[in-house]
Amino acid sequence: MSNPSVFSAESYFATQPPPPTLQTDVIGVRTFISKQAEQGRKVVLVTSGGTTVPLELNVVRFLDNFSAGTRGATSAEYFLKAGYAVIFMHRQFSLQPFSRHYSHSTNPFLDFLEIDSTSSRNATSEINVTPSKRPDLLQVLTAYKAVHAEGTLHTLTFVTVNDYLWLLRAVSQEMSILRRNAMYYLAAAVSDFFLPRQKMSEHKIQSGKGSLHIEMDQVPKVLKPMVAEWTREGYIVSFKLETDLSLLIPKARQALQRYGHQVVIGNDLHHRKHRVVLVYPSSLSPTSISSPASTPCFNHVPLSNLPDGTGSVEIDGILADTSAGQYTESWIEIDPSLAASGTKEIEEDIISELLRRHQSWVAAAPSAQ
Ligand code: 9Z3
Repeated sequence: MSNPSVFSAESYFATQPPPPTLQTDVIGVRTFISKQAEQGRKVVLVTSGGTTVPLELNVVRFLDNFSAGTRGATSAEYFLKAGYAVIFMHRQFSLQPFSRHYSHSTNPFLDFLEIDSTSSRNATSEINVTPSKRPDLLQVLTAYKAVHAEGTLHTLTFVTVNDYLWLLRAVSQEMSILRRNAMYYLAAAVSDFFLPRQKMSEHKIQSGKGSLHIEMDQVPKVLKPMVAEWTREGYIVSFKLETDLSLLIPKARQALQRYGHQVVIGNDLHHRKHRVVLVYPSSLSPTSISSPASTPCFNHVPLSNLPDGTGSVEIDGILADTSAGQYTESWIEIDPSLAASGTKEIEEDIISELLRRHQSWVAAAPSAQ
């Protein structure tokens, strides 16, 4: 490495150790994919939750990325509902499909169980579900049991950004046999910085020396090899998270320009549950694909009070040509109060739109899949 702070994907994987469970994980994924391929199902990899960057080998402290895993867990349910098989690769202990509805912090399941003291059979009391909670629970439980019976959900966990990168590469390579029938939905919040193993302190960093100075290296931009080498024609959806709204569209366009994948979904931190923007290369614009039977809450023009990011823009010191004509933006917006109450989930509309576009991607394959 000439410049130790700039890792290419190649130099990263040559110098950073794989997680100990990688081989076992790959065998599980391979079995799952071949079963789904036999049954003719499309498969989506959903990544979800935030990665950590440990500061010590015997880890006491780490840097974390914000994400509860709501976007990933919710989206996975809508993909399953649409008949996709899902590889759900998530941060350990972050939200998961189905059980997310009964998260211990927002809706603890103990709160809707009741002890039936009238029943004293076998000297033990019976447990009942609070009647008002039954319809919702029954719906979630039915979908959960059906998915388990069909074997269409495969779960993998990561904690560190290193676990994430190794798993992402391995799973993408395994899925590449599905070619266009594979979708990659990268909703995990991935650290841009990491501490290479070679620079990590073995033991807990001591506090005696006053302030702490840590220089982190940049995580390699793996979308590039993912598109060019790992996935063979897969449909790749990445997410762009910003807190400065004016950067959302330019940064999404820049990512498409740099990596050549199919969609960037831009979301800003505070409005992510009710507003997102899907940015595509114009060659994959809605006019070139068939219309849906029913259109979700979906706008083909930017909302008037939002920046459109037209033209060239300097990002990270690089002048990116993000001319409007090369890209198409589609805003999806739902009523904030419905999103806040959980009555409507924006992921339903995001997935519906992506399914339509993935279908067109499959149909446009140069040869039969
Ligand atoms: C996202 O933007 C996700 O939508 C959120 C979901 C993390 C905001 P929650 O889990 O939040 O529902 O609480 N994910 C991608 C974030 C990210 O790290 N993007 C990188 C970037 O913005 C590109 S891979 O540069």
